[in-house]
Amino acid sequence: MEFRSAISKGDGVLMVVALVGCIHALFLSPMNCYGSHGEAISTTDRMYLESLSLQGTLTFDNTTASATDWGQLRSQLPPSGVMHPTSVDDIATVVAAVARSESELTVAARGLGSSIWGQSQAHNGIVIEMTSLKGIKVAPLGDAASNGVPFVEAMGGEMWVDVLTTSLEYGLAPRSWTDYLYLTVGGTLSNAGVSGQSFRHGPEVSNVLQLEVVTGTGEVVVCSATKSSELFFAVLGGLGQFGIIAKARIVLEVAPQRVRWIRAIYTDFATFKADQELLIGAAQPFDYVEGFVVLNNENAINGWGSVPFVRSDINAAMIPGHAGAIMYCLEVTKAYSAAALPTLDQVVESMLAPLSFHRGLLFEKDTTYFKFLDRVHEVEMELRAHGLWEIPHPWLNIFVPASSIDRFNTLVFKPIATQEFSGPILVYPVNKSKWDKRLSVAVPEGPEEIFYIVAFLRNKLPDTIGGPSLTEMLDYNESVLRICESLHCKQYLPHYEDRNKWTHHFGSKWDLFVQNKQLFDPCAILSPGLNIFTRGRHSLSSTNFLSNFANFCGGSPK
Ligand SMILES: Cc1cc2nc3c(=O)[nH]c(=O)nc-3n(C[C@H](O)[C@H](O)[C@H](O)COP(=O)(O)OP(=O)(O)OC[C@H]3O[C@@H](n4cnc5c(N)ncnc54)[C@H](O)[C@@H]3O)c2cc1C
Ligand SMILES: *[C@@H]1O[C@H](CO)[C@@H](O)[C@H](O)[C@H]1NC(C)=O
Ligand SMILES: *[C@@H]1O[C@H](CO)[C@@H](O)[C@H](O)[C@H]1NC(C)=O
Ligand SMILES: *[C@H]1O[C@H](CO)[C@@H](O)[C@H](O)[C@H]1NC(C)=O
Repeated sequence: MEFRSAISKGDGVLMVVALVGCIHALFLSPMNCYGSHGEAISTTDRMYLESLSLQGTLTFDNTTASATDWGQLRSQLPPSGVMHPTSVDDIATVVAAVARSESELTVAARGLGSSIWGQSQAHNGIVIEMTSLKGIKVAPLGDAASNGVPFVEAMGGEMWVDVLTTSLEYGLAPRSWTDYLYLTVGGTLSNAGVSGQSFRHGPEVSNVLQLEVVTGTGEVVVCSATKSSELFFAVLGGLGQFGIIAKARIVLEVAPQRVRWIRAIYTDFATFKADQELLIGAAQPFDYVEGFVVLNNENAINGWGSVPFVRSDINAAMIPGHAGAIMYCLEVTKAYSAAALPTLDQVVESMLAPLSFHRGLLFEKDTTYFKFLDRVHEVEMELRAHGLWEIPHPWLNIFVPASSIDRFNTLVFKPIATQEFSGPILVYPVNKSKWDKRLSVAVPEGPEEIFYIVAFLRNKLPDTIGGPSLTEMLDYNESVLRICESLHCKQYLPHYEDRNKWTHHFGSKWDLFVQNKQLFDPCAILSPGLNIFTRGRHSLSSTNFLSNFANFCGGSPK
């Protein structure tokens, strides 16, 4: 029980993100089951790769460290080799060499391996550790390069927290975020990057001015919405399938100094939903809008005890008698400057006035903009101290169309009341018009403007603490996905064992996705962990699109 109190002291929505044990050490660990390096690389390939002239390092010995990820769910063979690049040329050289090799070699860019199901791994391939390539440069307004829009240019392996720190030195900051900042620029831009700012600014992928990409043939291309735009939109949300993001230019705004951070509890879903949708509406009074499911239980990890910023600010007598087993918490922020402080209470009060949360259950806190954005890291430190950070994370993220969210509440959220649910469950709406249709990322189809981001951030607790087994959790996520099928949801950070499901996942975007693969990674060497395409001449032969590239893909090493 001790860990619960440690965890519930955390401030972040993700305060309970990690609660699990050493199951992996028993049977999921890749390290004990296989050799410490991939088996597949031939002597010819190895000699060929070793002969490349690189500034960084390429190693074939003990590559296990690059085979890990946040999920800890997949027993993954270590890659054949690992590169730590120190230049974009290093990346281009290795990618071109792999594309030309005659074997089955593949390449995966790896950020911090924050994926759940081995998406950044490459058994029988080379993992490129993107974090070894550093560089963050700010072009403030007035800088010749900025052309009226201030931006930051960061290498793909830089972490968002460092992008923020550097931008703040100029009084600037990116506008759109993820809840956690120890993720890489290239890793999140390959997915989408969503958080409570997405309703207004779109996901992170909607805030990129320009990319420098190494394509699957090893070509280095600078692209934007107006220059090589096919590649630009393919790569954003492209699951690493079309190129490696070497550099990204990200829009900046004047950084807020401080935020008022507010949580308010609702007992009724319809009211909660109506208020969330009101808040992402035209007037846009708050800067950040999220929400999460709260169990009507004091001590559960997602119980109401976890809602206030100071634990003692809530007690059982405050919970309305009519509340059911499930409640909902709205989370919003309002940015302000020191000069606005005298009128802040009044302003926030009038902004909250139209909302219908339970009046006695409102909690507020003032903090700096940096500390707010970095909130999950504080939780991370506590969980690490309890050995509850590096544990299996059978997470599931879904986009649910607004027209289905009531049924989702009935079919999925309400039954949660009966379960020990070891992690936060986020639910908040975003506007689809902020997601350019040309982006690779799959969002719910149809004309509906609003969809909900739903995240089940469950953790497999150590057996000594208890809770459901990993198998039960994975069965649970399967059952949610089955319900989702009839509700026309899309999986975010997607994973499918059955390759045929990718066609359905991308829906109307699938044909373009395949066409872009042919154009930008014709040998299908990039990010094999997604299990969408198979390397080689034959994998895509049904669409016959490798014919033009056969020489390139199968060509002998020079
Ligand atoms: C604690 C935590 C909180 C999170 N919160 C959020 C959140 O609020 N919102 C959200 O949207 N996501 C969130 N995520 C998910 C996160 O966005 C993904 O895990 C994403 O993959 C970024 O992780 P990474 O940088 O470690 O990339 P990795 O997991 O290493 O890589 C992800 C994929 O991108 C590819 N890739 C990596 N780098 C590049 C590159 N430079 N160019 C091309 N492809 C590349 C990889 O091959 C792989 O397929 C969270 C994850 C964690 C662990
Ligand atoms: C291989 O690397 C891992 C992680 O860096 C390390 O823990 C392990 O001891 C190494 N194994 C060998 C055989 O060197
Ligand atoms: C989001 O969509 C709603 C419904 O169409 C609309 O009223 C609102 O103005 C949109 N908000 C933003 C930020 O575009
Ligand atoms: C859920 O778990 C099942 C295994 O039961 C797995 O096949 C599926 O891909 C998982 N989905 C996600 C999104 O984790």
